Amino acid sequence: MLSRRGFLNTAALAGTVVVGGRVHAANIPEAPTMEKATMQPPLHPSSGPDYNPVVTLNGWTLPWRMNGDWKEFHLVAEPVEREFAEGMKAHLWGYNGQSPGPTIECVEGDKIRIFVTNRLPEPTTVHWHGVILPSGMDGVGGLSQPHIPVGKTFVYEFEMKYSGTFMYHPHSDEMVQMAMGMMGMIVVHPRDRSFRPVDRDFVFIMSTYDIDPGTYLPKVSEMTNFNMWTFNSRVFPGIDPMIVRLGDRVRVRIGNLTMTNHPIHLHGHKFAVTCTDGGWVPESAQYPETTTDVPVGAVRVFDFIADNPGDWAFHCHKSHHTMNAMGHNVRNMIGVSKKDLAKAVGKLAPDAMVMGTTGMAMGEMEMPMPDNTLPMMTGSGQFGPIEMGGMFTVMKIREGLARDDYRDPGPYKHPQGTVAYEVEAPAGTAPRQINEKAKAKPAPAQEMKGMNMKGMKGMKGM
Ligand SMILES: [Cu+2]
Repeated sequence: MLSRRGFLNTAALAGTVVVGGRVHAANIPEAPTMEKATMQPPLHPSSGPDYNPVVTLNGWTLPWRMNGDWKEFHLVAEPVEREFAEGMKAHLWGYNGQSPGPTIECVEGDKIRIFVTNRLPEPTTVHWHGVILPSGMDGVGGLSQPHIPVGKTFVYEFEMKYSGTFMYHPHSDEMVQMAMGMMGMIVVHPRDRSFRPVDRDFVFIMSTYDIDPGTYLPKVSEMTNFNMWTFNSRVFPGIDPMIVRLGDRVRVRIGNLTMTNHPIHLHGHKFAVTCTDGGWVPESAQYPETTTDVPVGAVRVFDFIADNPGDWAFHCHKSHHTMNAMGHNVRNMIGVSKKDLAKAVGKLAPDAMVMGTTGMAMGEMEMPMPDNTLPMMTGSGQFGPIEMGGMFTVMKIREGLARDDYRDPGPYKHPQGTVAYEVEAPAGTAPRQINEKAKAKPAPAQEMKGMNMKGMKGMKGM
């Protein structure tokens, strides 16, 4: 669980008197650190104004202390090891032992003081994305402050003027530091507790990495071709399920610091976007949806009533984002006859992965893989393999859970007669294949790069 790092090495801090000498090393609060990648229980406030805390998916909230009327936090930027799912660890940069960093929670009107200690091998800063604050607290290295040198501590002081959902990340060697996993979420609760209250409040950030199978370090200069699509630096089946009590009002807050948009979809319910990183959306501007696109560098928050019990998929709707590291040059062999396939396979490198002639589902099939690599499609449910990865998890809605009970209740027990079932149909109907006529004028090539639709002409029902 939470361990105390203890007071920082005072030698390292000698002379690190910051902000005009107002804060001295001896006054810097401890920096708690987290060793686990599993979701920690909500951190209820023990001082200051009361609020209903969030839970961070596969994460935690940074403990704080009151110092007079200031709320003080301590972030330590440092190299970390993060487990993406059982069987794969990544060497990242993050904060206080994990990537992403802990969620920072406070209340509208709070005066906050955030100490940032740099234990990276290069300078850094922290930018408070979406927070309305004085220019010199905005954390853009070179523009609004000097970069924080290696081994030094800076302090940011400002008032949280508005409630809402924001993010934090470096603005210093940004491409490298964000590609290495440096980011976190900020939740500012409304001072008025009756403003849009919810029963369960989830938060997470989306990040992407390009990590070659069998390796540990993300490639930091990648622009488009990522292979690990994560919720809070976790991939399915390593992402915790979201546990909800039937009838609860639920909020999900999602930040996106990847380099593409993610249409996030929840099954079995409709919801409304109630907040962005720009603030609360007026009720008159809300409308029902089942998918909301979270743009790059943005936050989307949606609220809904969990009135439909069950195990509901919750995922990014870009299908390549619900997979783990994969080869993007895999050929599409759907509909190719076994004879042709044998020829085609002969031309391929012996270790190349070939898509199956009936699809790509691998189910329980064993594929040899390098160490520290996850299967591309994995996970299992009560009815068999789920065949997902990446940005996928399950929202489990159950009757009668206790207030802070986020334990996995196991698979949903479907009421009798509510599960899709097999019917008796005429026997011997083989899967539909290319008809004889179509075979006579073959498709241009069996090498269909990137699902080239030309190659599929003549395949009825595709
Ligand atoms: Cu996505």
